[in-house]
Amino acid sequence: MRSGFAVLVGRSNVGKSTLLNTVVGTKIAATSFRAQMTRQTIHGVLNTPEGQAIFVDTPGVLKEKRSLLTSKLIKKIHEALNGIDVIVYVVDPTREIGPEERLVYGMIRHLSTPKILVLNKTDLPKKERPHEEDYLQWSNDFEAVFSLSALKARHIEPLKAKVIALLPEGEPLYPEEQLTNIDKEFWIAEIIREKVFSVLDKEIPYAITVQVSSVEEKQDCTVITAHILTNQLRYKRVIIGKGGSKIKEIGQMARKELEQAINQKIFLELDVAVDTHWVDRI
Ligand SMILES: Nc1nc2c(ncn2[C@@H]2O[C@H](COP(=O)(O)OP(=O)(O)O)[C@@H](O)[C@H]2O)c(=O)[nH]1
Ligand SMILES: [Mg+2]
Repeated sequence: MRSGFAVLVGRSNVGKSTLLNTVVGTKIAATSFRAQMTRQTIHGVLNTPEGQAIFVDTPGVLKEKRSLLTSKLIKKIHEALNGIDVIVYVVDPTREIGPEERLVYGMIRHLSTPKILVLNKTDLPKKERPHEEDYLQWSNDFEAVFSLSALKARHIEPLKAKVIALLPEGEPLYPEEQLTNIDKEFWIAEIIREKVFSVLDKEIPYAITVQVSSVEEKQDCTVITAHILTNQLRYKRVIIGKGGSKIKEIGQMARKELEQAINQKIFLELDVAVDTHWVDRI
């Protein structure tokens, strides 16, 4: 048996969290445009007859380089690279290599840990992936290169096999039935946060978080109380929307996904509050 840690690294929106979910086979990490700012490092466990790989999701590196948030996120990535057996470096060939990509590449390029290059989003037509060749120029720095689609779950098996093959010999670290390190409250918060970004897209900045204050499991339903926290009053207004229309939409989307995931009726009490200090606490 082999076992160990594989960290997913790459700039934001390349598809790291989508890949984590696909590899593990269940939705653990939130994915969506700009939803990448996770407060906690998420583990997703892959069990195969040959061994166990624990995939570690990392937040994307943001463009606003000097903010407190960005430096905290970069620190988290560095921490995640400690004690890792394999680095899975995910790139998005629809986007050109820019300063953000060079920053992330520079963080891993000289590490002696085995590295795998993943060119994601191959489900898109070739003409929408014009930068593929540029990324492939880096191939020599990597043990293996895979082209795949995390979203459509295409060509995932070769990556899984290679990751396991690169792990050291060892016993499983997680019990077989446990697929992640995150608790239910955190997972619910991530789903709600993802829906905030999917409903509001560019109207709000990264600076929102979600707190789940209670999860009551009753016989035929689960009652969840959660709060969306933002650092400014004007964003609170945007999130609520005219006559509460946006918060209602966010709540409905989150409730549907949670109901599907846990296969039970859910009552979701959701509100929005201003909290200027949450960044300090992540
Ligand atoms: N077309 C396509 N889109 C993808 C693929 N993987 C991820 N995406 C999309 O890219 C966006 C960012 O994905 P996410 O996993 O959150 O990226 P992360 O920031 O690197 O964790 C989401 O809208 C995903 O649906 C893929 O294989 N193909
Ligand atoms: Mg992500």
